[in-house]
Amino acid sequence: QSELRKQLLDAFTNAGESYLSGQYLAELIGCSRTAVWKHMEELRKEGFELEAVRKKGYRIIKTTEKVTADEIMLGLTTSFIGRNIHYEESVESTQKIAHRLASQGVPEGTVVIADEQKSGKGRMNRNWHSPKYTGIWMSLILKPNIPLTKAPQLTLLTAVAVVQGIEEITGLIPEIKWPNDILIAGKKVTGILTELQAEADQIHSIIIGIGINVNQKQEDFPLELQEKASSLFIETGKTISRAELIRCIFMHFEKLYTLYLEKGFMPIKLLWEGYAVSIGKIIKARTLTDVIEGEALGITDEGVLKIEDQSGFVHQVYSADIEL
Ligand code: BT5
Repeated sequence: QSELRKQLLDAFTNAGESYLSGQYLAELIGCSRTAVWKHMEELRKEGFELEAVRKKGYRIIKTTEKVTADEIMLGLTTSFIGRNIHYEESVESTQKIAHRLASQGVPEGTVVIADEQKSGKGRMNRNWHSPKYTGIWMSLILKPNIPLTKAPQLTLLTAVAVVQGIEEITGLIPEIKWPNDILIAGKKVTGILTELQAEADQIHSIIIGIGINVNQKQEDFPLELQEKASSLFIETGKTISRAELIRCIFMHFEKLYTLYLEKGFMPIKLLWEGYAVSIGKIIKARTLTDVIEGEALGITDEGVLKIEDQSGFVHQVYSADIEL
């Protein structure tokens, strides 16, 4: 996506319902009116519906159903999250591409988005079902200057941003199941996968994969997921604009992340606890080596889960699958 195209979409974002003349746009972004016209034609070909009125100029009246970079950029007001978007219609996994881009040194806040994943990844090599055009499958690249041990905090921060985005767009109030599941009515609508590129204790990049079930119908899920997965469409009965939800999540994420870098995890922790479903309950945590059963006391200031077993011993759990 060219800088010129971004500036053009920003101009339409700021204009709202107003028309922008070719002359105005050409001056604003420093190109010829012909170049403006060419970009408008490309947007039309991409599926945007434009209105061109003599003496008034252009207006974008309808957007596409895809989650292309242009589609997301129109209406985006963040300053760095999602300002650089790498879109592909179909990929194996957005995580894979994000890893490659991260090692090439793309700017912080770069996002890889696809309309379909052929082999979406969950944690521990599990599979993430990512059918075409129905969900949000994206990977966000961050470069925070924090020690390795604090990386899990960003999973929790991401969960809060996604919950706030879903809440704002749909009115639903999701719950967070530590560490990485977002549930509505007890069913999973979002999974988060945090991966690192690090050397010794130095984080090079954090790649946060976010998978959100948006417009799937019940029968779109494979049999083994029917009982435990849901989508925003199933829960609201309405088709949700994926691009709008993505923009909303970017905005919440940027606010939370900026707060986090300034003030640390404490304010994020408080928000997270407000949405957490497992705290105070008896749970079973399966780690790679162990099964721990007891009361979930809460999370530490680092984002680690505390579970008190029957003998009164408090376990600190860094990563696990939780059964409620
Ligand atoms: C997760 O793993 O929940 C992390 C999922 C992250 C997916 C995103 S999409 C963009 C980015 N690119 C990728 O390749 N991945 C990330 P985990 O906690 O391990 O949960 C995986 C389990 O959830 C599976 O074993 C299934 O039981 C279930 N599952 C698979 N697909 C699902 C779906 N679409 N909705 C709900 N549950 C699903």
